[in-house]
Amino acid sequence: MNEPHTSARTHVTGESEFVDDRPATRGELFVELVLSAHAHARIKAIDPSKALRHPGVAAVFTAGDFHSNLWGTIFKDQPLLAEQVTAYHGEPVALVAAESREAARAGRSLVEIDYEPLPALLSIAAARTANSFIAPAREIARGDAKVAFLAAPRRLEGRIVIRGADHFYLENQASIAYPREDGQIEVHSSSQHPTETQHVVAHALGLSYKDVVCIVKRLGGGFGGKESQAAPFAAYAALVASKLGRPARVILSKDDDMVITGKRNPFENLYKVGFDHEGRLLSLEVELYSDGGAYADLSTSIMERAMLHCDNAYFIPNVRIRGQVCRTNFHPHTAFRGFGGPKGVATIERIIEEVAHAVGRDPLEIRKLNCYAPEGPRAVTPYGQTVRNNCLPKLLDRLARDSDYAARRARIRRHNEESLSGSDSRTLRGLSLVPVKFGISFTTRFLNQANALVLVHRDGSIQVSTGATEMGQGVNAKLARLVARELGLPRDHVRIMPTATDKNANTSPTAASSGADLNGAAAVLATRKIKARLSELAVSLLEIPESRWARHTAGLGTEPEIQVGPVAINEEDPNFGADWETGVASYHGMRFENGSVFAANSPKRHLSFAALVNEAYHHRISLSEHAHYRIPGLSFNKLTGQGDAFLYYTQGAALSEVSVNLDTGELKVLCARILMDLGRPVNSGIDLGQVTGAFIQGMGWVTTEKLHYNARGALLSHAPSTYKIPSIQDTPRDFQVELLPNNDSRASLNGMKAVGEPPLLLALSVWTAAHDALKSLEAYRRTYPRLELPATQEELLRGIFPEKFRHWEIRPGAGK
Ligand code: MTE
Ligand code: QUE
Ligand code: MOS
Repeated sequence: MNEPHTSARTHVTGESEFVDDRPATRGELFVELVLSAHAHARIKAIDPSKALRHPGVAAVFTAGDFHSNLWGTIFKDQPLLAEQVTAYHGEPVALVAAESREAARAGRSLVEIDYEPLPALLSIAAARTANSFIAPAREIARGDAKVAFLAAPRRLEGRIVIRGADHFYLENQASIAYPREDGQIEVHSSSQHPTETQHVVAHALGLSYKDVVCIVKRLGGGFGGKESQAAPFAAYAALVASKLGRPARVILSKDDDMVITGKRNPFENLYKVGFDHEGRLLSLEVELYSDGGAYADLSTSIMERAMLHCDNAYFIPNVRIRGQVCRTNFHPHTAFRGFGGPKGVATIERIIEEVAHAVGRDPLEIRKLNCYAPEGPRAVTPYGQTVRNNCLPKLLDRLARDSDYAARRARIRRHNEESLSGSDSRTLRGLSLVPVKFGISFTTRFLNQANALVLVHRDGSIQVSTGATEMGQGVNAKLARLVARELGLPRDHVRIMPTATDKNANTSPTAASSGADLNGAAAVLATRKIKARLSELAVSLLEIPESRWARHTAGLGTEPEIQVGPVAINEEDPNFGADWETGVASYHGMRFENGSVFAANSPKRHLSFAALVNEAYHHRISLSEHAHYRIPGLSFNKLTGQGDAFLYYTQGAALSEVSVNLDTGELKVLCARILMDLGRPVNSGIDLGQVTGAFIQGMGWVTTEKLHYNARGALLSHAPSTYKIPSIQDTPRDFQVELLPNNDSRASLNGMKAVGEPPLLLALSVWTAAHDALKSLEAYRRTYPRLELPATQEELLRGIFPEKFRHWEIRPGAGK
């Protein structure tokens, strides 16, 4: 199935409505934020009087105006507006509401704040020295890594520096709140987590949840950045709406958004690895330190996922992984596509590369040597989960073969020898093939649930509402197809409705790549409950002449009403008893195909779906259903660090070939080849788009996207002019994505696999390929070129000329 995105047409015509496209309503106010000018300071006084005198300014609000000023997804440690102390540069301190955006902007520059600066923690190192941590350290261990390290024939120790990245969604944080009668609030938000947004607004205003409705039509990109962090902006809009009784609009500029909101967590990890002379891993000790920023946000869960991905595709017998989140004075860092996964995988992939360099073998051989086995003890992760439906060895072999790895390797060696022997070529080439295994499920068990509401209308068209938010990833296309397929209808008979907390309550964020899995399962369950009733009715209808159908006789009272019984659906079966090949369920021997309903054993007699639905109504049979779905079998225990953390793994591999300019450090990705196992896709076109987009987004993280802060902790790179995301020019000229056929995936609905985040990690092959290029240099005959992540042009130049740049340090916090 390869259908267009549900918004394909309206995105192109410009009809698609985002939050800021909502027409202004009468009396609506614009809200701008007053931001902290210090990374850490006592707020001695806030004087709004000048701002209030500015024409058009309606009000200025501060922390004390909230019923409750504290919020936070996991720990409630973050103020909506800084109160007494500000903990990061750019933290919102006050709100200015005005008749126009211009007046609000003028007003915010007139709010006077008196600060008393305090010492700030502006690096992971500083936080560690000061013992400034968010939550205690966590550990996952198997065997005895210390003893195995000391006993290993070969040993290696190192440190890896991984920096943050901005989400750079095209639609910035956006919320509009409307005051409704009797104290209710309706808030439209660009949020991945409407339920949390509803709750944060309710707490902020002292309302009960029933009096707050959060509605999310779509997001112009989220990427994790609107999972927790959309909520405060909704609370700002709601505060103004509730205090002034007027609608209020909060739409951030890109600069404000980048300064205020948190990024991908930076990490600085220490590792010790023991291995044998062939390069087989024997022990791994890793200490992960992340920069959580000023508040907890999701950083502890991100750290947990990083710890759970330090193995990536490799079996390591003795492991000790320790993780600790540092509290600094930066914006609170948050979810970003891959969550902690990319940071764990970057660490082990750096280690694999170093081990290969140390034993003088091709890294691909080391990857194959250490790859998880199809079964047995070498298929078990450090947290005790067995890797089932393991495609990793196949992915490595196939991709190496299909991309001519060996021939490329030989060609690159010749090219680099020529470049270094004084030929005209001033580039080095590098090659890397990296596998990725990404665990699918929230590692916090209670989040692995979803609910859906399916309404069948009397013309046979259908509305579906779930907790999933559409952020461009195509979850609506998948949900619509799943429901349409079940009922044998064209997809355009199904409309996926805006996500709203008055239709689906207690929802999880659309995150962890599980939006389509979780909400798809709930929507299909609800659909099947209706389908089972319709099937039973159809059996009866096909036996009586149409003249006696209720549509003709209803109201006359001449015909008895047909009643249908309840259905039992086995919810523990990942496919709820449906056929794996067709993906659909069948009840009472009835089939739903091409808009018709018929008995499988007598397809000639059939009735239309619309007629069946209309009959069902006249027989007073319910045409709507609500269903709840929960992922079975998750047993991960956070305290012991053991158990099944994931329902299954999405797996893939990427080959990248890069060229590095020896004079400028400029990097080009010449070729990228991706092979992914996505099980049995619902929409392979959407999935290919996700793989391509995620890979390019990941390329930005590992190459060009660098956040620069000054020594006072202020973000300097807060616009596209200073923050370089990949453009079409940066995408590989030779770029091929292929899906590995896999009909053996049996873990989730119809064998589909989550796609959203995993392919971002494949871009690490670009980062390792850049190292591979530098390995040809004389300087790295013995040592390994330990580049930071991202390997920016400057970082590559430093790698090319280690001597020249030895005393020249570029790091956040250095310089003015
Ligand atoms: N794709 C687009 N176009 N825009 C996005 O914001 N977010 C990613 C991914 N793909 C994102 C995207 C992230 S971080 C996640 S977790 C998943 O989509 C969420 O959607 P899903 O669970 O429906 O795959
Ligand atoms: C992956 C994720 C999330 C996660 C765990 C993952 C995520 C998320 C949470 C989370 C954890 C604790 C909470 C909460 C949310 O965990 O997105 O509300 O109390 O929000 O492995 O993507
Ligand atoms: Mo995605 S980082 O789980 O929103």
